[in-house]
Amino acid sequence: MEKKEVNKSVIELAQGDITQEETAAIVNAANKELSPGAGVSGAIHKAAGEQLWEDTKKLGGCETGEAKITWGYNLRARYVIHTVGPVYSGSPEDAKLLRSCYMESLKLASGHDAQSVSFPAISTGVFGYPIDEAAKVSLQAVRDYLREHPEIQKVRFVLFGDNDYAAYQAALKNLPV
Ligand code: AR6
Repeated sequence: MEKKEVNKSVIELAQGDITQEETAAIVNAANKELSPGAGVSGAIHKAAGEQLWEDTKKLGGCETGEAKITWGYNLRARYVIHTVGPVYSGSPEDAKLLRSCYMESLKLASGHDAQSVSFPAISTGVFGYPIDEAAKVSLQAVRDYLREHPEIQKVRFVLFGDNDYAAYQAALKNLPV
C-alpha cells in the first residue's frame, strides 16, 4: 500500500473491492438515474442491500459532476456518496467534470462528519476515461481539497486491477504535495 501525506491528512492507494472498505464513507461511480447499474455501482448496491435503491430512487437523479449522499445500510461504511462521472469525450470539459466529482463528494463527506473516504477510479470503466489521466486529475483534486480541509483525515483510492493500481502509483509518486 502506497501513501502520501498532505498536511495532517493522508492519501492511500489500495487494491481490492471497495464494498469491503471500513472508511466512514465510500464513493459510488453512479449513473444519472442513481440506479444500481453495472460495474462498481452494481457491486455497491448488491453489498448494501435493496434499501439503498429504495433511497436513491427518491433522490431525483444526479447530474454529471455532482454528488448525493445516502446511508450505507449493510456496508461497513456509514455513508455512500453517489457521484456521476463524465463519459470520456476527449474535451477539456472531461477533466473539469471529473475534478468536480471528487470535490463535491468530499464536500458532502465534510458536511456529514465523515473523516475517512474511499473512492473508486470514477469514469475509468464503462465511461472510458483513460486511467493515467484520471489518476492525475483525481489525485490533484483530492490533494487540493485536503490542503484546505484537515477535517478529512484519510482518503483511500481502492483500485480494482493491477493496471489501475500501477497507474495510480505512478501518478501519486509524481504528485507534488
Ligand atoms: N471495487 C473497486 N473498484 C471497482 C469495483 C469494485 N468492487 N468494481 C469495478 N471497479 P465503472 P464508470 C472499478 O464502469 O466508468 C455503471 O454501469 C472498475 O474496474 O463501474 O464511472 C454505472 O451505472 C473501474 O476502474 O464506472 C454507470 O452507468 C472503476 O471501478 C457507469 O457504469 C469504474 O468503473 C459508470 O461508469
